[in-house]
Amino acid sequence: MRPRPRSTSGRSPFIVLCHVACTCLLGGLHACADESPGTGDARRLDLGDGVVLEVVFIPPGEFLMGSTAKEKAWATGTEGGAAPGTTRESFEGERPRPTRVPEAFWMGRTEVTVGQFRRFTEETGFVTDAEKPDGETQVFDPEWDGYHLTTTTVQPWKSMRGKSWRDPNWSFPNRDEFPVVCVSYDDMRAFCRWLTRREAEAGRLPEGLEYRLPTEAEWEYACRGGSTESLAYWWGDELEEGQGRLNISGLDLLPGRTKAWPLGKAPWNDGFAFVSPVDHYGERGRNGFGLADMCGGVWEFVIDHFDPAGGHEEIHYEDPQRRTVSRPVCRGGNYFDVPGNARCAVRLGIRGVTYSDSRDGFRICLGRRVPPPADPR
Ligand SMILES: [Ca+2]
Repeated sequence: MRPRPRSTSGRSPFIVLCHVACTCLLGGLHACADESPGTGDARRLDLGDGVVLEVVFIPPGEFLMGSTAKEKAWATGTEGGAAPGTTRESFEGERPRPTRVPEAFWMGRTEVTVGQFRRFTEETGFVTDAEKPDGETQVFDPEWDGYHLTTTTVQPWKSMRGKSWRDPNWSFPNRDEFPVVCVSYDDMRAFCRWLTRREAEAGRLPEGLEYRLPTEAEWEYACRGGSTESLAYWWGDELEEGQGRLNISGLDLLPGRTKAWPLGKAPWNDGFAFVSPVDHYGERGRNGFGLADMCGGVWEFVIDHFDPAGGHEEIHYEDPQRRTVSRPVCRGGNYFDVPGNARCAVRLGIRGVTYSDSRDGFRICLGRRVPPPADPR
């Protein structure tokens, strides 16, 4: 056995150790005889300025992707509350499919926070799509006074200029511990490139790996927390068990309002009108892999192109030759969704790679490097 290299920083050498000591790629992270990570292991990345980002080890494994007809019927029933007759549930595929995640990876314990995203912009001067001169982002409209379901449906979300991750129009100040929102797929990938470069320069990046958005299979596998059953939520099928775990459309009053929103469908109040701080629910809010807020909170983008027929084991591209994505996928539901729309299997196609919304955020993973898009010429 080769001697164990020492970390030059004097801090935890977890990645330096494995990538030098092992010849394999991510497999090396769990192949090191005396340092092999296991389920529940976590490491903290130093983003500078006292900001850290915690990643959790996810072993390889199998799960059932998608949902049963029974689960879809519950989702659109009285308790699930999702609108029946839409195509949304069909995106989950006809039935659960056995799906493999062949390699271990590390995943963010929580969604990326406002504070973590701020570190990225401070260090790089990055300007998000919403902040560009003609940029807009979809945010809650404070003028909204209800759906008026008997007449024309009026949505509470509106595209606005001058709003961004810095000010998502909450009606109260944004907080560093909230999940970052109003960032686009392209913005998220820029964050991941920055983190990869930063870690590589510090000698902490294993060869062949990068920080990136998870694949759709990695995300759903991670969301299910190691369960091999087809369940609505990572803890099971019981909505009531979501109390203290799930930030969705509760009975909370919106800022400045005296009535709950008409689609308030969770039978509890978590005290937050929109987002809650990440990992707010602590141990009870973490799944079998130790991941927090996988269901609810904010939608989480994955790297794949949206296939309305269902998710894939491998990364799905719009054009496999050029590895292009024009319609990203988001997963897990958001703080405004009804219970039926915040299940493990729920998936939506996003209208573009520069689109952003105050219900959408992301979570990073450390996994095998995905080659950049092919030259379009
Ligand atoms: Ca989430």
